[in-house]
Amino acid sequence: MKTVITFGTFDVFHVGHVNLLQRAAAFGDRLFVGVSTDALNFSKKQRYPIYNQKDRMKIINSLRYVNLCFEEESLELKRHYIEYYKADVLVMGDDWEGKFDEFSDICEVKYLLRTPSVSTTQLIEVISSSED
Ligand code: C2G
Repeated sequence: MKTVITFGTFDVFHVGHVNLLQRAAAFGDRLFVGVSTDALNFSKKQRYPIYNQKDRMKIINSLRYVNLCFEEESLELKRHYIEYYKADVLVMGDDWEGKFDEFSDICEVKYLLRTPSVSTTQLIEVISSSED
């Protein structure tokens, strides 16, 4: 049984997220997803996600590619999560290229191409400008 793990915020869920999760799942038999908490987002970006973590987890949990979803409470806990969930492969989008190579001693590390022309930040901008 090969376990794949990935991490993300998945705020304002969109097709770029689906593409990433679908391709990640194809690298193994089951996919575990660490969803970053609201507090972790606030500490990184000084703002909370649009969707709270309970709703973001509910969306991720409802996907057929995803077998388990857990809260990612700190960026520094990646090694712990990989070991705890006995992950064989860590998958991240290529915006993180090279950032997680240090974990190649305990699992395979793969970076996938991001889906072009879609992002949560851009969606927030489009929605907020259409409200003016
Ligand atoms: N993604 C993608 N294509 C897009 C947008 C996002 O492939 N157009 C991928 C990202 O590369 C990432 C995943 O979807 O692998 C989730 O994206 P974000 O929610 O932006 O995740 P992020 O806030 O970068 O993760 O430990 C990492 C943290 O949890 C933060």
